[in-house]
Amino acid sequence: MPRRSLSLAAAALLFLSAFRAGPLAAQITADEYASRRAALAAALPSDGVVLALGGEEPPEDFLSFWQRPNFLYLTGLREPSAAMVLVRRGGRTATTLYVQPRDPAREVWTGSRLGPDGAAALTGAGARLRGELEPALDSLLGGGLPLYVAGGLSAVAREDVPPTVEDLLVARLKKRHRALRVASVAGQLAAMRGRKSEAELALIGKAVAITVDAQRAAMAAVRPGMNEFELQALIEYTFRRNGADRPSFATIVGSGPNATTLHYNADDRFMEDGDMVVMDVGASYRGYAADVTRSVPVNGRFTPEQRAVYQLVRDAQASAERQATLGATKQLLADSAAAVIAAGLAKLGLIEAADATYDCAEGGGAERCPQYRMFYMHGLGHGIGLEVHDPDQYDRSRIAPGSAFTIEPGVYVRANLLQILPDTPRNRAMIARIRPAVERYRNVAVRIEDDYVATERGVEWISRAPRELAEVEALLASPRTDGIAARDSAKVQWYRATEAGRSDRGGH
Ligand SMILES: [Mn+2]
Repeated sequence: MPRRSLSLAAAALLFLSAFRAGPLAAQITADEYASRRAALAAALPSDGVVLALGGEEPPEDFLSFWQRPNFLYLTGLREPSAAMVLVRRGGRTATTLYVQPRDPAREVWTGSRLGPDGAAALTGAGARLRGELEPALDSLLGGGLPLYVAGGLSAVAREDVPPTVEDLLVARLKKRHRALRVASVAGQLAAMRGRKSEAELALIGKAVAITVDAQRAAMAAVRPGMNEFELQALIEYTFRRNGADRPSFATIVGSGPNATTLHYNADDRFMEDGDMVVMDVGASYRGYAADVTRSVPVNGRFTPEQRAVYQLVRDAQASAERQATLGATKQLLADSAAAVIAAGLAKLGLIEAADATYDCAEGGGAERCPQYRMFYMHGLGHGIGLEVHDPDQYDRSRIAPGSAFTIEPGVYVRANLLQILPDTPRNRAMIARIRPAVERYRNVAVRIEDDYVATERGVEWISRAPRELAEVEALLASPRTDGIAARDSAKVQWYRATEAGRSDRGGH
């Protein structure tokens, strides 16, 4: 999934050869969680009280519960309505978890709870009832210790942004402790989470392997006349039947005009002969995210226009991969991919020259942007981990052992592109020159996204789903083995007849 561009941002990497990491225990031990808490305690600016709040049970709507990432990172606890308090004072640290009580009558509805004893046994930390959290904080903070909140504090107080649970709790505490000092340790946690342990890399590898299976299944199944939701179903079925928790973000299956919408996820259009379909998907495995994109022609054969754009994007990705070595900066990768895309777009006539610019200020100001950004408007990549857009150490410094990230260049020729540019004399002149190419490549959209991990041995490409033109076409041409009969089912026929909710949002 592309991240809104931070300047040219992006990321990347790759390679180091063919040796795959050996099998690692895909589980995180209680000792590892304890060492994360110790590392956080050591990273605090002073003695103090660290508060991490877990997620609350979804009220009344019976949606699935997923733990909040920072709390999960520090405790491994997946129960709702839990909290962690870590106290660092005079060279000693102590952690206490606050959890819901065992309640056999209530567990008829909710399933079993750990209770304090269960939570203590699972984590090795102390554990008490959640109801005791605020009295315990009152007692600690009354002694003058500062409060360090593990993320979640609103950066700005704005009426249109609802307060977080941390905001509400801190507001209550401040009423009772007028001199309370509060700071966020989200930055320290991001730095820690940006360097994955071996166990974390193994979990990411598992999520990625499942996602690769799903991409292969989707490529083998796609054909004109299917609905996007049939591919979505096949992909998410493949996730779950291989033990993934869930998709790590809303599954993107965008065909035809929808392929040009970066975060399209309505996934309900019938795919047509001649369309490209962009499938940007990721499994979450024990909380760890994969993120892999493939873009293929629905009918199995690239048109010359689709082929040209596909090869350009693949070349850009390969260029970034060559730069992706231990010690490389994110910017180096991003610049390398951008240079390939800019040169390629110029060759296709979609921009005037590799270094050409256009008027990009919405209000008609003087700001100029590179023309290639009209077709490649997101970052090159991002870290992956507990979140699909996770911190990585290369955000702050360089690729190093423990990095895990994506490289995902893309080119999108949106049908209405020339109508949404600021109307200025220079833009009008540019539009006159590029209009024929924009018409020719209309609705061609390609994103290729792969996942990489770095170890002491170097950077490794781990999402090995087919991606070269010839291997993609070979898989698309293989006998259909998906077993999806839904395309011909009465229910999909009925759906087609009603056109309910059909999305063609790419802008004709
Ligand atoms: Mn992504």
